Amino acid sequence: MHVPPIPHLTAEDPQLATLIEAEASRQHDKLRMIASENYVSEAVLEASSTVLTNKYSEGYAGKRYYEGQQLIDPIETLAIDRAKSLFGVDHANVQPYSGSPANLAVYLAFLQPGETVMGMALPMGGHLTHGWSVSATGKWFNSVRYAVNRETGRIDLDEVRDLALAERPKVIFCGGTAVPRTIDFPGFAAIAREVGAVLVADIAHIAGLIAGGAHPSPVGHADVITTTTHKTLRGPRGAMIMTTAEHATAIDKAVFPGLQGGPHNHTTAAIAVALREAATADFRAYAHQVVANAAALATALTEHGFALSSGGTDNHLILADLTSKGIAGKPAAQALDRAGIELNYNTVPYDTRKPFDPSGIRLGTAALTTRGLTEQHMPQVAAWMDETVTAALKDDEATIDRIAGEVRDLLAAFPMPGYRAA
Ligand code: DSN
Repeated sequence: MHVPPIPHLTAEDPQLATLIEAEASRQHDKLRMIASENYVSEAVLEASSTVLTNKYSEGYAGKRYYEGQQLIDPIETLAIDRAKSLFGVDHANVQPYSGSPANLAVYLAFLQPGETVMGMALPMGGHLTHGWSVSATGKWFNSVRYAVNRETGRIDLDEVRDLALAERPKVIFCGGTAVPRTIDFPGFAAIAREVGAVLVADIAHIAGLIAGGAHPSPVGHADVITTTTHKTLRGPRGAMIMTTAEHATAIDKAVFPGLQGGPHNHTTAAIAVALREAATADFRAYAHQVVANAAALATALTEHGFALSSGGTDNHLILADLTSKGIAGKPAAQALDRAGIELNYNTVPYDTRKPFDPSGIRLGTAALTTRGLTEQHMPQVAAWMDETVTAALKDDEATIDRIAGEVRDLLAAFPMPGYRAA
């Protein structure tokens, strides 16, 4: 059953309650490996579903446009102070609704329409909002994109520098959604300084690793840091923007009134809870275990003949090109889901297939590490994945069903925050 329990919902809206209970059970039974997902704590779940959702509070603490902020102000200030302390930044804005609005606020703060932004191309591992063509950021701004090196699968900073010198962007984004390697923040900062650009580190995927000391921090290198709060950071769905003191006012004005209305106060409270959790020794151990698990899984997948983009991983994320396995990413991801292994199909750098039917899969270890799995389980996970893609090629649904049962049996020994067997 869902934890915290949902008895009122069950009584008032059984149709919806049944769906939510089923989703809790599904999350319990699946090996959740979507690299951007996790399990939040029950404390975070509780904070997310409080009466704070009833309150409007446009503005910032001490300067709101509605009355009744006696308790909202200290809640938002608590979240801000915890973000500043955890990441060691001058300023934090905890109001962005999610990662894309956070990145849009950066454009509003630093660019006029038509001016130049530079980011990693989406098919290379960047994010839509780093200037990709179908995004408003690619339509309304002159966006130029860097790639990864075709041979190494890694960012080549000499190529980034050449592009920056040629295009003179006002804003440079580093970070992305399918980047399995350590981001060289000092290297990007040197390029940004040379061309007079604002450097934005989008750490959405790796925020928890940074907080836990398992990835270098962009603080002291990037002018602005954007992040979602729900990936490795293990908080509610939301976002933050952290800045040096110099850029604090521009970012705050861009978030409100520039882009958003009232902040979601229940989310702000849940972010505060997650940030407190992320400052603990347990969370540091978690962050390091996420990376150790990904490394062990990468090794095991390679032994099973999976071709990993860049040859492996430094963080929580693995990108695999399935061409050598004779299957495309989408049918593989669908078969893996039926086998109880949840991940997403994904383009790989220089993919010859289309984004909706690409060559690769993307996976991560943030959620399974929250469940308590360690390096010793990763060879089994890789073996299941290999067996599943082989079975998918032969339409061998019996094997896929058998693996789904084995996954469920393994996970039964690892409690899930938010769920207890009835
Ligand atoms: N949707 C997120 C991810 O999966 O990485 C990025 O926005």
